[in-house]
Amino acid sequence: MRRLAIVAGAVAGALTLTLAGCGGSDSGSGSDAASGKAELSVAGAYMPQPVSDMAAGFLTIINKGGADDRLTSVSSDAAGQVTVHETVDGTMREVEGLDIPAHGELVLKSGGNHLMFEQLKQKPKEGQKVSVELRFAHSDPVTVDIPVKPATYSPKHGH
Ligand SMILES: [Cu+2]
Repeated sequence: MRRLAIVAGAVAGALTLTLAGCGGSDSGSGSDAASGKAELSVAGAYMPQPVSDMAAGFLTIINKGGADDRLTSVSSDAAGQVTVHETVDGTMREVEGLDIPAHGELVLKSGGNHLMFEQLKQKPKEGQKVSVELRFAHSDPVTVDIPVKPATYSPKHGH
């Protein structure tokens, strides 16, 4: 299991680059087979301090590699269950997983895709960190320490 540093702030500039040249292929046949596999990193993770025994988590998974990957499951010692949710027309629902396109990114943000922590063992407080393990269809699992922010915290997104 690799432990990746969270590089908040460095993301905004990188996104423009990673999105350029993305041909939008959804054939699944690997239009960019030359560079082989996904190269994942995580940026901008945070959890608004929860007000109940449920919490949401947000982060961006950047894929610099030439192959698609997929976030398939998440777990944390801090919660009985962590699920992946999407938001459609203001209503959230659990999904089996979320795609991380080659040379692209998967964005989990307020009002959109998010991690859902249920059955919190202790209510995380601002300034603490919640460790989660992200698991993928192809890449090795990645552990992220998600910093807990004020309940009203909203990041400045570069896009
Ligand atoms: Cu949710």
